[in-house]
Amino acid sequence: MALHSAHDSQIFIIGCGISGIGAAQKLLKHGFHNVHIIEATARSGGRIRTGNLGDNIVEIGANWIHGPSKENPVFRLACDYQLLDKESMSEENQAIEIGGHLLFVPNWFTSSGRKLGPETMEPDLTRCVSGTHTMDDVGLGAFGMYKTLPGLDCTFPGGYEGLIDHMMKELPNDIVLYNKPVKCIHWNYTKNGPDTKGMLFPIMIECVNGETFAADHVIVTVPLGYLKKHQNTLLSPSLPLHKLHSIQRMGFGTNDKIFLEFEQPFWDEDCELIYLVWEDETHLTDVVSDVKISWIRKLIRFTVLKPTERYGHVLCGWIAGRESEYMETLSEFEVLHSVTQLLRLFTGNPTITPRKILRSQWFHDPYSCGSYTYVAKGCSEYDIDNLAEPLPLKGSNSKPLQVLFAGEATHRSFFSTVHGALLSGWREAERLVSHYTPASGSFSSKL
Ligand code: 6YU
Repeated sequence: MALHSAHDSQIFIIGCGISGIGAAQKLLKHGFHNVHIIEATARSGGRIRTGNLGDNIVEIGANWIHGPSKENPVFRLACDYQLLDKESMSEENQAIEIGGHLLFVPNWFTSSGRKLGPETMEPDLTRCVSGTHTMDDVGLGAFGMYKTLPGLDCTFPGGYEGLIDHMMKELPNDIVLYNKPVKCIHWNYTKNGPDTKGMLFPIMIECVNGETFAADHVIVTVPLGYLKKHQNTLLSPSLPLHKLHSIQRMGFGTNDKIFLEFEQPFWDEDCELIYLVWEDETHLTDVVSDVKISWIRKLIRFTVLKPTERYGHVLCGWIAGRESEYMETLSEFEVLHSVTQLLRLFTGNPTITPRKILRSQWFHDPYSCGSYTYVAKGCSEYDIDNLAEPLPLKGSNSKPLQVLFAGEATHRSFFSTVHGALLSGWREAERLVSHYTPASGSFSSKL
C-alpha cells in the first residue's frame, strides 16, 4: 500500500451546517489540506437559515444565541466578526443567569374575541421548546442533561446566516461540493476505487448521482432526523445495533414558524408575545383528535419581531409536533386563510388580514426531517455517547476512526443548539488531530 503523510489524509465531511464548517476550519488550521465538505443542497448553513419576508429578514431556522457569554463559542465568533449589537455584547448581558429570556411582555386574547388585562397567567411553553407532539414524549432526564449558559439570549441584527458567511470566507473557495446528497458511506472498504491513484482507502463515499469519493476519514454531520430515516442505508456495513437503538430512542422534534406581516398592529406597543387562549375544553387535552380540522388550535403563541423600526409589524407564530407536520402539507394560501380566521376570532375584528406570510417546513425538508433533537422518554446521556462513537468500534483490527459523528444531536449537554453543533464539529476534528499527533506515537504508523 502507498504511504502518505498524516496531513495528506483524505477527509470528507458530510453536511455543510455549522458543525461541518467548524470541523473543516479546525482541520485546516491543524495542517490537514485534503479536506472537503459534501453538501446535499445548494447552500451552506443547514438549520441556520435566514430568509426574507418582503423587505424584512427573518430567521427560518435558529433564532437566538442561547447563553451569549464567554463560554459560548458561537457568541465568541459573533463578537469577533462584529455581528452583534452593543447591548448583546455588554458584560451586564453576559452575566444574566436566567437560562434564556427575561419574561416577555404579553398580550392575551381569548376565543370569544376578548383581550385580557395583564393578568399573570403561567403559560406552558415547554412543548414548543422541545418541538415534541406532547410533553409525554420528553424524558425527565433531559432537564438534568441540557446545560444552560449565562447570558440573555440575543439575535443577529443582520441575520444568523451572517455567521455562516463569515466562517465560510475563512475556508478555501472550492472546499464544498454542493448539490451532492450522499447515498451511502462504504467503510471497511476493500476494493480499490477508480479515482484512487493506486492508493488503498478504507472508505468509499457514494453519492445519489453516482459519483464516488475515496477517503481515509469521514465526519458525518447529518441531522438526527435524517439518520433516523436513513439508518439502514446510509452506512455499509450497517451501523452497529447499539448505535441504531440509540438513534431510534433519541427524539427529533418539529418546531415550525409562521411569519405574518400586518399593515397595522393589533397588539399593544410594548407587547412582545401574544397568547391565544381557547375558552372551550378541547385545548386542554394535549392530543387533539383530528389534526386536519384542529391543527390551528396548536398555534397559540406569537412573538412580536422587535425592534418595530427594523421589522415593521411582523409576528412569528410557533407551532410544534404533529400539527406542525400537518401544517407543512397545506399550501401557503391555506395556511394564510386559517391563520386569518383564527386571528379574526380572537381579536373580534373581522377585517384583520396579514398582508404577507412565510412559513418553515422543517419536517418535510428531506435533509433535516425535523427541527432539532430532544431527549425522549427512556433516553439517557449514553444514547448521545453511542451516537457520537466513531467507527470501527474500539478493539477492532480495522483502520481506526474511519467514520466519525458530529452534529447537534451528538453533544451531551448542548444538543439542539447551534453552539452544541459547533462544539461537536470541533470535537471530531480534534479527535483526528490527536490521532495523528506525533506525541501519541501514531503519526505515520496509523496511516
Ligand atoms: C440555537 C435557536 N432555534 C429553530 C428552528 C430550527 C433549529 N435551533 P445542520 O442541519 O445545520 O447541518 C447538516 C447539513 O447536512 C445540512 O446542510 C444538510 O443539508 C446536510 N445533509 C443532510 N443529509 C445529507 C446527505 N445525505 N448528504 C449530504 N449532506 C446532507 N439553535 O442555538 N438557537 O434559537 C434555535 C431553532 C426552527 C430548525 C433551531 C436553534 C437548532 C440549530 O439550528 C441546530 O442545532 C444547528 O444549526 C444544527 O447544526 P448541524 O451542523 O448539527 O446540522 C430540557 C431540555 C431542552 C433542550 N432544548 C432546549 C431548546 C433549545 C433549542 N432552541 C431552539 C430554538 C430555536 C428557535
